[in-house]
Order: sequence, then C-alpha cells, then structure tokens
Amino acid sequence: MSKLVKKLLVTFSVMMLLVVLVGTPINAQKVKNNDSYFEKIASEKTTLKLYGGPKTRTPMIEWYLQELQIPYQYISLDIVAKEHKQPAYLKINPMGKVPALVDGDFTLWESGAILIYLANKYQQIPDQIQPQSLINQWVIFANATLSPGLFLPDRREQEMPILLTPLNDILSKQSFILGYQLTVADIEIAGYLYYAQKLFNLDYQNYPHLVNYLNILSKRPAFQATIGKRFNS
Ligand SMILES: N[C@@H](CCC(=O)N[C@@H](CS)C(=O)NCC(=O)O)C(=O)O
Repeated sequence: MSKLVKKLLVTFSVMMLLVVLVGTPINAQKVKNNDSYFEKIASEKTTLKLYGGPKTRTPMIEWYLQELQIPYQYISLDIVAKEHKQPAYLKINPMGKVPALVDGDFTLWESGAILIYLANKYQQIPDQIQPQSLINQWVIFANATLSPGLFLPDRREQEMPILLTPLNDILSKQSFILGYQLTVADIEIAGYLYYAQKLFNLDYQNYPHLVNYLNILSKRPAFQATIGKRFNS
C-alpha cells in the first residue's frame, strides 16, 4: 500500500471517529440505572451532558442551550422511580436534585448556576461588573423569590401582585427583562412564569405586557423544541 493511500485511510478513520463522537444526537437517553451506564456516559467527553427530567427545571437549561445552538447530550432520569437518588447520580449531584451539567471533568448543579456558567462560557455576559451583576440579580431573583412566590400555595396570593406588577411595568417598556435582547434572565423569568401557568393554571390577565412577553417567547423555536415539547408530551 502506498504512503499516500495509508495517509488517506488514517485521515478517513479519524474523520469517521469525529463524526461519531461530535454528531451525538440531542436525543433523550433513557438512563439505565447502574454504575457502568453512568461510567460509559461519563467517559464520553465530547459534549455537554445535561441530566434531568421532563417536568423539572431541566428544560429551561435546554431552552438556553438551543437558543445558543450548543450541542448537548440530554440524559433523562426517571424522577418517579427515584433514579436521581441512586448512588450513580449522587456522584454527580450529591443533593439528589436535577438539573446537573457535566462539561468534561467539570460538574455543576443548581439551575441558575448552570445558566450563568453557560452564558459565561459562550460569551453572553458583558465584561463589566455592573451589567454582569444585573444578570446575576435577575437569575437569583427568579430562583429565590419568583419561583417560591409562584409555586408555594400559601405565598402565591400575596406574592403574585407584588412580583408581577413591576415585571409587567418593565415589560411595558421593553421586550426583554434587560432591554432589547434575550438574555439568560429571560430564560429564568419566562421559564418560571410559564411553568407556574401550566402547572397551577395561573391567570395573568391583570398583567397584559407579561402575557404578551410570554406569548412571544413561548413561540420561539428553541422554546417550543424544549419546554414546549417536554410540557406538552
Ligand atoms: N434550586 C434548585 C432546585 C432543584 C430541584 O428542586 N429540582 C427538582 C426538580 S425541578 C428536583 O430535583 N426534584 C426531585 C426531588 O427533590 O427529589 C435548582 O434550581 O436547580
């Protein structure tokens, strides 16, 4: 075999290997709850791995990843069967909660921290500390204040007008939480508003700008392919 043919064969094999590794589809993989399955997933270093379940905060992370067109591998845990409480998953998130993200050797949990990590990693966060802190403010607000305000039945009646009136006011002046461009703050705010509406049948009619905001965001292809799909399946 000539040197050239050998070289071509090696190049072709390497390319095929890359296609197999990088071209991993963004399909949910059913978790086989055993250590060797987790070890196999962990040894595939090519893509981001997102662990979660359909009616959890995980689709919010997927929404953002798809907005940024970042390939990832979604590993769907059976929450009802408590796959997220098994030793194999507790090695990834010792709190036994989803979502969790694995990026090479780096593991991260807490949905807000994951979103901010992705925004940083894919250069979606401004350099200056003040605009950065505004993004943090909204992500933390969504997780620590908006989510319990909407999700906890004993808080909802009192908290809804307190939280939604200023949100409606902000959205009467601009299309997105931080101005005229979608940021990770919208993923969190719109995500929780949509979840609460779907899960508890909440009525936002007193907040028309918020309704309009949700209508527009929920029609985005990345939203439909993730939160929309997982909530309506
Ligand atoms: N603050 C955490 C909350 C994590 C959390 O409570 N996740 C839920 C699903 S959205 C969960 O894992 N529930 C199952 C359980 O607690 O057993 C985050 O934002 O990631």
